[in-house]
Amino acid sequence: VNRLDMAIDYSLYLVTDSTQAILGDKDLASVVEAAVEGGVTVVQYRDKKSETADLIRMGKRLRAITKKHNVPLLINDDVGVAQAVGADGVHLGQEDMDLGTAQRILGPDAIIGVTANNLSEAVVAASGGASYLGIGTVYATPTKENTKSIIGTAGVKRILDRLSTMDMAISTVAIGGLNDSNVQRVMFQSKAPSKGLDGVAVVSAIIAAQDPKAAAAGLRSSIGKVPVSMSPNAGEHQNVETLLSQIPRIVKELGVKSPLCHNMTNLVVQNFAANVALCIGASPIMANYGEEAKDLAGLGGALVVNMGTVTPDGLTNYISAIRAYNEVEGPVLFDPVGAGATAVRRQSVKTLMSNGYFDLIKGNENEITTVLGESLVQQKGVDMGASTTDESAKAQLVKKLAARERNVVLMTGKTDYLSDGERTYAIKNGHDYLGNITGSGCTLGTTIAAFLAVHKGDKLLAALAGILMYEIAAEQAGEREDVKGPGTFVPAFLDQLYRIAQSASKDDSEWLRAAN
Ligand code: 3NM
Ligand code: MG
Repeated sequence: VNRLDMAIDYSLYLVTDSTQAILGDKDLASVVEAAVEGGVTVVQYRDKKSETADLIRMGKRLRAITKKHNVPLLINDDVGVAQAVGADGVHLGQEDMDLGTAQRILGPDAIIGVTANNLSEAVVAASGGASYLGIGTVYATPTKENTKSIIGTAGVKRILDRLSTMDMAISTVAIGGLNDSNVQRVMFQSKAPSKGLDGVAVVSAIIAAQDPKAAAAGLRSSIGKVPVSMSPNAGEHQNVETLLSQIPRIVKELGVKSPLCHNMTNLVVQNFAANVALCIGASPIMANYGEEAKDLAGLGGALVVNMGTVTPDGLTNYISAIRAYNEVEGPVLFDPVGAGATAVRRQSVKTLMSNGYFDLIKGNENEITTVLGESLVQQKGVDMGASTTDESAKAQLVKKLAARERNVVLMTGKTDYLSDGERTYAIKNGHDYLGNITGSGCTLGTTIAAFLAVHKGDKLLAALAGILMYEIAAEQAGEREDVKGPGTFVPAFLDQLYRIAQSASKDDSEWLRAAN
């Protein structure tokens, strides 16, 4: 086993696969050489099926190639093959040889990595002196049969958080279902307070690619660019007055820019949502076909994904649209309507969360606790049931989810809680009639999305502007003499939204004095 004189660059870690389904008829050594030329920084030779003689034959070819390019070569599972081919070390799964034995056989200079699916596996391997952890399975993948649990970026982050509290230098890569469309986001969302991932490990994204060199180059460049606009915390810590003082300008800007507000929303509220968008000064489009999103995402607007009437087709469409907006860093708001109500909806939340980044997640208490995965009560219907948590617990919950997802989270209710993981605010505006009409939560989502499209510097501030405009308009409408109940409230509410937009365009910010 070779001594490596340089620090190892784990940024793009290639795991090989020789099966027909992934490698096809290509020659593995040629694929690996192309991948290394494209920018792969570590190679793990993984072949669960071949005989030892074949493993050694291929291992020697890979050793020659990786040595030529000065890239470390690791062997999956088999310490004997690693020694036979002069590899730099091994990668051990949880069912493979134990770490201590491998260390004794290979000596202190070998790189020995370990697979970690959960906290305890990670802690054991880190304490045992593993060189790095392969953390996964991040997302479901057909490449590995019998994967343990799918942990998502939230699971990766939990492990990184724990490692950062342990006083030891250990590198980390994430693995499972990673490809060019999600590596940036996974690197970004997995960031723990003091420790991020060192890289990502992929199989099919390179081995199954038509052009492995181009695939590797693409991944390498994506990993190098973690987008700034995904950062929710661009805003300074400001007191409430300073925050509020910026809102009139943002509401005015909305009217001037009239951003596209792309709604993929439920059947019940489409018309109402389009009217709300028009009244606040945005340009609504109700487009549920995901293929259209590629064109729409380029227009500088925002996307609302509201799964109020989810269907299998709908889910596929949401995913295409989320990807299209993520691609251009266009804001995406997720409204997981009825998230905990049925098994289908709980699964849909997981599927959507694993397929894209949401700049803002909004929902009632049940929906937010379901997304967080800490719901204790079975939800009835899609409306909020009785509250089970006290005020500060709610604020903590919202903050926790925002910190985990590295985005902004809004929990609506009599008091709304808004957090970006660092700053958390309680908002007490609104009117009881909002609870007596359909779509008030959904169209708040539409409103906030429009604000996210015009004010990109500080997502929390953008959301706050939308919430206050919406809820103060509701208060004004509810207090009007001509409003006798929920029926007359709806048109009056649209009028008041429109009036606030008008007054903002004339620099009149009197309406905001009701902010509470
Ligand atoms: N190990 P792809 S997932 C080899 O979770 C391997 O430990 C995993 O393949 C783990 O990049 C996996 O094609 C396969 O999704 C990853
Ligand atoms: Mg193994």
